[in-house]
Amino acid sequence: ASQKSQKTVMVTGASSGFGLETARRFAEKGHKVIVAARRKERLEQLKAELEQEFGQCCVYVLPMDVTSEEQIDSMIDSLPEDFSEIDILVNNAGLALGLEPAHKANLDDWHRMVDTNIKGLYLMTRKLLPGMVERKLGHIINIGSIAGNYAYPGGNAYGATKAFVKQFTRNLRADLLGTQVRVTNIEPGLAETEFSLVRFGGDKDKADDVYKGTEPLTAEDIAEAVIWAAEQPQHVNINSIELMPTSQAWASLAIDKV
Ligand code: NDP
Ligand code: 8X3
Repeated sequence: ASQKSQKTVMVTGASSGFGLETARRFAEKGHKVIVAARRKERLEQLKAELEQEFGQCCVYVLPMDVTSEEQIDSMIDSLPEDFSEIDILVNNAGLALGLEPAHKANLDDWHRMVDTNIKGLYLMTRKLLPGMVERKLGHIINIGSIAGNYAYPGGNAYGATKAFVKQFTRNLRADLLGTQVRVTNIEPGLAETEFSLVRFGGDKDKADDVYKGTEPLTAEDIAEAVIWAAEQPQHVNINSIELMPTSQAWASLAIDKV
């Protein structure tokens, strides 16, 4: 089974950014792709585009909020037989909200980041893992972040959700030893998508400023890393890939001087 060439891939957060480009790349390679997100119209549009470009049959639209256990259960249980045996889950749906220091941050923003980036990711994983283990074939590809590796001012709860993703990935590897199911964490740095627009509540000028004067990563760059990890031979597990734009690096530690 590990040699089958057409895989069924589920990508969460496929209505924008990394998820959309990842879905495109898997469809381009002839795989069956389930595109999931809340904005159904965008997914329908993506399906039409991809099927026109790469042929009919291969894209299935799954409108879904990953924070809802009920929706995950009912939508995944309702998948047509053709799409029901998922080989690759790309846990990409996620968001950052705000860049305020912890003592000023909006608590609702923290709740939403935890519900989406942590809970959404483990609910999806827990739902799809048993089938993967049973079929002895599967790959969970999580989208973490450099924010889970390094602290920065205003990163507070967002970075902590991505640190969860990192350790959850490693712990899954530990649990799945002997099952043939692979797990990978992709840890991108600065990348231009709708990420900052969402982070700053739709303020386009503020979002554009984040990328102005620099050359950030693109959604295509991240999709490429996902595909590369997925295409390794079955005996190779890519534990993590951390990638940054050449124009990003670390700064020195901060010191408060009076
Ligand atoms: P975008 O805002 O462009 O895309 C985010 C996607 O997540 C959208 O498709 C959105 O779809 C989906 N999403 C958000 N909430 C939910 C939900 N509750 N249920 C289902 N889908 C949801 O941002 P990116 O492509 O940049 O972000 C993708 C991932 O990459 C995130 O996990 C992010 O944290 C991470 N990341 C981003 C970096 C960057 O600099 N851009 C760097 C490192 C990591 P919809 O609104 O239709 O539901
Ligand atoms: C997104 C990257 O540095 O804006 O995860 O947190 S950063």
